[in-house]
Amino acid sequence: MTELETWELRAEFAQRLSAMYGREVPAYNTLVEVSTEVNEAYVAKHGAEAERLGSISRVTAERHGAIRVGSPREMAQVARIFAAFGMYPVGFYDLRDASSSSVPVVSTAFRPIDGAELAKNPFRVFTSMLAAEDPRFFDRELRAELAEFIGARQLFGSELLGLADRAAGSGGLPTDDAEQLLELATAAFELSGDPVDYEWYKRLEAVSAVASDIGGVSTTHINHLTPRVLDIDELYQRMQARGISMIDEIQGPPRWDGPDLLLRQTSFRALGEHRVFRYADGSTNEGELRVRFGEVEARGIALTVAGRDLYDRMVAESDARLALAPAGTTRVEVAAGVWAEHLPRTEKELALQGLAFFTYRLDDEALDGAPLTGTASLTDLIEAGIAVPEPIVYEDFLPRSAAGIFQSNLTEEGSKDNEQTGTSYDIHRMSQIVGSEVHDPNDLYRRQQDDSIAVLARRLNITVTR
Ligand code: OOG
Ligand code: NI
Repeated sequence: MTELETWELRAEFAQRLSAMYGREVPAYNTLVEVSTEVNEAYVAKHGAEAERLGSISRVTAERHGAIRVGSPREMAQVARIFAAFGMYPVGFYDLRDASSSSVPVVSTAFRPIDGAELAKNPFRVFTSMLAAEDPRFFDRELRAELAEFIGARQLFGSELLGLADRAAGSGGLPTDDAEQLLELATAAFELSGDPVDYEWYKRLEAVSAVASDIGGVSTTHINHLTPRVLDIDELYQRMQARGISMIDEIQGPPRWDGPDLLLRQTSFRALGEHRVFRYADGSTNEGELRVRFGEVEARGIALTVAGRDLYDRMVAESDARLALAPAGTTRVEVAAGVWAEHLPRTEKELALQGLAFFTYRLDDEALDGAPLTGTASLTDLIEAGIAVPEPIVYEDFLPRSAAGIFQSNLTEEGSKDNEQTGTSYDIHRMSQIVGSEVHDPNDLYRRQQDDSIAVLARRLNITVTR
């Protein structure tokens, strides 16, 4: 009997969500179209270099999604669904504090965790859970009502969860079951036509538009699906030229003339979508909600802990300088200057300074017929051109950008009572909620790097020191 393997299920799942989201939000199709144009032009111009951070087939198919759930129970269920597609929780993001306006969520991202799986299809989903118990956002009464409302809904049916568990357990499913899994899983994220309780929705919206989007309706939905581009500045301009209004800035690192690092993102503003509301008197009427938008991303090299510390310091420094800069100066302009001052401009220097993650390829020719013996340091091997750094792509997200993406689509500040003590969440608590270990992204990158150094040492038949 033919089976679909995990990665085939994942690729098909991403594909079906994309088709569905394109029907729901046609501007997304425009974004994908423009992204494809930008990538083709980039490859034509840069040749093989363009594929340094992923093959063009991977990049063209690459998407991340964003979804939002309401409780630990829903988080654990969605984790079972993603496990069927070989997507596991990585990283913890607390957007409650990364945002100036009211964004009451904590998040993780589900994605493949090994290199071969990422290369086959890297679909990832940024998944946020409403911090429905956090008294800074919700008073006692609202907390009780939220718990009741969310506790009473069923986002994922038992047939879907059962199929997902089977797929996860056996690393795939026979064709018929696979079809059923894919249909049910895709449908679970479709925008519902069910009437929305107007009064309930508005009460939550007064706290945060994110809270009403999650807890104000009886189902969940894709919030956005994001294609990857090789030149995000070009994409931004082409979208503006097509008359699509983009948020003010590209989030994350500024444009500069060194290697792409981490993640740069931008989005177009949430569009009005048709919904039906039910009012207190029982009547229903047509209305509109603006919560879903289109986002695009460019991925760069993963930074080590030291590199990330430097990045965070540069962000802080850019903020400080911006505060003193003449009116009209943008964050991006300031940041470009800060980057130029602090960061080396080549992959080799980034590797030598231990700022970014790489795998190492052995260049036999650099050995020049004289095999090494004993011990050599990685630094010497890199300097000698024997160990050639190949970038490891950043597969995760940035909390500040994520907060920026959330906020750029909020029209109201919402409310937050900072006199109250917030509910505490961290990666360990998130692991308990999800029901399996939430991986630390740094461990995954470091393991990949260490493995490649071990292979290099074996092939050279020496000990490599760091
Ligand atoms: C998620 C926002 C974060 C990203 O790419 O950083 C995000 C959301 O709006 O649900 O998707
Ligand atoms: Ni996103």
